[in-house]
Amino acid sequence: MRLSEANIGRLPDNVGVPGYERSGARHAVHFGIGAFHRAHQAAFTDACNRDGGPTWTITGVSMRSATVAEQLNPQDGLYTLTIRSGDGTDTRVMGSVAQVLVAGPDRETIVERIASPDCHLVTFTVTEKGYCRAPDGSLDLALASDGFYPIVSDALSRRRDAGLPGLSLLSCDNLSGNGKQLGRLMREWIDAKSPDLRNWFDSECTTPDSMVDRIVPAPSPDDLDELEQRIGLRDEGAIFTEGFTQWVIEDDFAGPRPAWEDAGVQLVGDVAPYETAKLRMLNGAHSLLAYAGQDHGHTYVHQAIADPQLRTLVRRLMLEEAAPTIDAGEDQDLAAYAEQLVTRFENPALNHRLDQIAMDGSQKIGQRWLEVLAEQQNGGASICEAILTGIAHWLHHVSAKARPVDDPQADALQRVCAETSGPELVEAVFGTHALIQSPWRPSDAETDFILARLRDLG
Ligand code: CS2
Repeated sequence: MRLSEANIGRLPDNVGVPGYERSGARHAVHFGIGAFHRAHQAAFTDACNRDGGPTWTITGVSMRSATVAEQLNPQDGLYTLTIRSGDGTDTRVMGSVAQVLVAGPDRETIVERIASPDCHLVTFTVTEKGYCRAPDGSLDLALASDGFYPIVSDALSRRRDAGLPGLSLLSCDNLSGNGKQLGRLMREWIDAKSPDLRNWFDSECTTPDSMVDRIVPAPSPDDLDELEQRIGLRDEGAIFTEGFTQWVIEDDFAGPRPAWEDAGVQLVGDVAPYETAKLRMLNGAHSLLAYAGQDHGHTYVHQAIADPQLRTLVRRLMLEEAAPTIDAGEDQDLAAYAEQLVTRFENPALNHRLDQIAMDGSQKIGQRWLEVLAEQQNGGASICEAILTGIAHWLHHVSAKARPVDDPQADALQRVCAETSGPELVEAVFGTHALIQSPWRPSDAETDFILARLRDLG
């Protein structure tokens, strides 16, 4: 029997339920309703709804696959969120998601929903590649025409024509200056495709920056079976996560938003110090563990961080390479942050797979590693051995023919790895005509270091 509004009363008492009227006049449309959104923004919004403020509902949009729609729509949008920590598990039903639509077949409904007077926010977790950036950082218009850009811009044109106010477009992805990037890319789309919208967009819409943090592994079939045994209902949309959660948002909204601060969200003037620390320390360490960990024979993050050699490299990356490039705010203690991250990585209950993190490296390592390398190089520091070791493992990962490489640049990277070697390989990937977005141009010493590590990997 599936979890749904009709069956919610069958849940055991230790499973929390929404307990509020799940309809309301305040609405957000979210692009990219994967596991992360359901453990983060949707959970913060559910907590606000439970607090008794005006109820906010979310329409989730999947860009391509109907999987999440098939998981959640038969369940009336309900799903459980289970926190796994050393202390055990805690499961609660989330009520903030009203419906899931799919960008292709449901395009007109999505446009209508964003263009409705009840909609105040459009939010995004479309992953790094969902922003459709070319290697030089500009918008790739051909790719973007299959992304969220045309849908959002059509809906905004309708709002303008109807005399409705603009919207806050809130990026919740792991990009540096995610809101600024979204604003710049959205303007590139508008200038190319609907230039008459540009002035209205500039004066009526905002794109706040935000830093998002919660480790959310992709659920496994065993996770769902174990949950069903425990709660007595089948939840095809169940999510499992850690206790830690953080969301820091630039306070720059065009209209109403949930009172997220009541649920622990930090609304600040400048997100940059939090975001840089998170991307360079947490995500930077994650990517190192992902590529080096798999080469060391590990499957999960908690196994890789227990490997003494990798643990030393991770600490070095965080404290000696990334931390000196971060302009920390007064309330940030980067050494304590690094310790807290190691403890989070050690959580054995999460079973966070390294191959999940290894996906889309070409889109991730720019903000995680290459910005650090560029800044350290400009500052004249000695070479960053931990990050460069990570790069060797990444090149080894993308060049391997034995396993599939899940990356939009996989074909181009594999071709370069097959056709070039030595300094030409490093130059082709990161050099002047970089294959991936790279603010860093490797020095001879850095190139030699990477190539020596790569040779060790065979
Ligand atoms: C991870 C992130 O998969 C990845 O690339 O590094 O999803 C990470 O778990 C989150 O950013 C944590 O907030």
